[in-house]
Amino acid sequence: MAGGKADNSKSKANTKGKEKEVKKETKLGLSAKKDDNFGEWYSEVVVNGEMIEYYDISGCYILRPWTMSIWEVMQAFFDAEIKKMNIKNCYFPLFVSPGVLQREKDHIEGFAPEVAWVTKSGNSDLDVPIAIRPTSETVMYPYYSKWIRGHRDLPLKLNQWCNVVRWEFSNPTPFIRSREFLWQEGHTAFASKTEADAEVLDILELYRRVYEEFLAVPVIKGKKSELEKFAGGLYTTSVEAFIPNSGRGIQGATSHCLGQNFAKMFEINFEDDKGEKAMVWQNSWAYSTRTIGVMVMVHGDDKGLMLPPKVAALQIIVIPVPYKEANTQAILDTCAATVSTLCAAGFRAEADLRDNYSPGWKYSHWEMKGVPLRLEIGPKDLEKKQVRAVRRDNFAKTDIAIDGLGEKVEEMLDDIQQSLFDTAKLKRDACVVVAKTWGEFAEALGQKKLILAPWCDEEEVEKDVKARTKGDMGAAKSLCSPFDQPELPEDTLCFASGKPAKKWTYWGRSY
Ligand code: 87F
Repeated sequence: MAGGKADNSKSKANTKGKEKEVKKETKLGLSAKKDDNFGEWYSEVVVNGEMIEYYDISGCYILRPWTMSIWEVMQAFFDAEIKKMNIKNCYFPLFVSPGVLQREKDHIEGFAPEVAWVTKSGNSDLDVPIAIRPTSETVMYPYYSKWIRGHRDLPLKLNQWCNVVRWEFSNPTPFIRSREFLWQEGHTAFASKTEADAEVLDILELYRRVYEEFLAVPVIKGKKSELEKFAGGLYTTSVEAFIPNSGRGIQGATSHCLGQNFAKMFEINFEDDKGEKAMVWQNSWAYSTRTIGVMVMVHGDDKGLMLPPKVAALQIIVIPVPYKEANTQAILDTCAATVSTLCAAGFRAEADLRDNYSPGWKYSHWEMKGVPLRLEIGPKDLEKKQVRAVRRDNFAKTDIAIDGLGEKVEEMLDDIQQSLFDTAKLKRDACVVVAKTWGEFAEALGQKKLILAPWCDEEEVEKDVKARTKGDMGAAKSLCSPFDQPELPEDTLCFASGKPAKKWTYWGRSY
């Protein structure tokens, strides 16, 4: 498949005639359409957009530079923000001893099948097998117990950027469900619940900003149900996104208040300011490379990726458009000069000066990779001291004077960023259906909607909803109860049980 690599089918250099060339150029496209076969479209777009390469171990993917630079932008933002909160980075080992892993018995039980183990070194069996971290509670908390003695040791606020391994068995999907992924995991301990509660929300707000301000993906902030929360914790908050094409919700990131459950298990005690023995209050929170998959699913189209300018490795691609007897060198020089000007002004810009590809091929290639803005420079532009700008999101073309290019480009990139978010939000909102009865709920679910329903908030009722909606598409579950609650009239009944409703909750199928 055409991944943009130079090969013996390259178009311009060989003079086999125009028709052949066009045919080769169209090969750059995607064979599946986003609206017809979403799953296939997604697999193609992450590979042809050069974000992912498939690997010979199922559920593992190579993250190519085009992916890593997006991750690094989000990382730089989040890392700077948590440092403002006085959270420090650290690094704990990848390996977990079985003894320590078992200490978390109750909640690890459900997760146990996903834990990967190292059992050998070379040809000999290890005396004791060693687990690979699926998350680091059990790795870190024994040391929290050691390091926290008195109230002056609190709060203890650590974060680590690392990989984790969860040996998933259901349908692996690049970024969305992979067996190894990158994340940050924050683990904090406080003297009081009040402080822990406040931090849960501060971190959740950062997650909202990662999605909305950087990835241009609208999310809903809310609280997870008892059934869907992290079993080891007290309560779980999350940001939830929605993928209109698959009609599935997706948990974007989570911020948990662990209460004192882990403090009990790991004996994380301290002497409080009155000299009395007390237990810490803990939080944990994480977002992963899943964020990138959500962004691809939300913004991509039939021409490929569509990267929001704030995270794109390349914001502007400059393409020379030479013409027969025109002065090609002058065009190339102007392209290079334009890139220098833009980079000096702080943009991420490059020129594609390769002479073995036609301009048309390059347009398709950079569209596939989702570069937000393309600048074309041909003989006419040179003459008029202008460039032609083409937006990736709506293909609108504008001629911009080279003089003052930086300001115009900045305006356009800001506008693209905003308009990606606005479009995604309109699409998401168009999928939201309010369902007050089981009939309305079932109908909306059949139409792959994001359902907002009044609920009695009872665990048994959620189990019942799951059981009643089981099928090959997967059962429906609660996604979150939004913090932003619409008014709930007093006599409102639960859509599923008919009992008095306690809150509005989002429901749907999910990843
Ligand atoms: C898989 C295997 C073993 C999720 C697992 O969300 C254990 C687990 O504990 C596991 N999958 N979890 C829950 C992770 C909870 C929590 N950890 C720190 C977070 C945020 C970061």
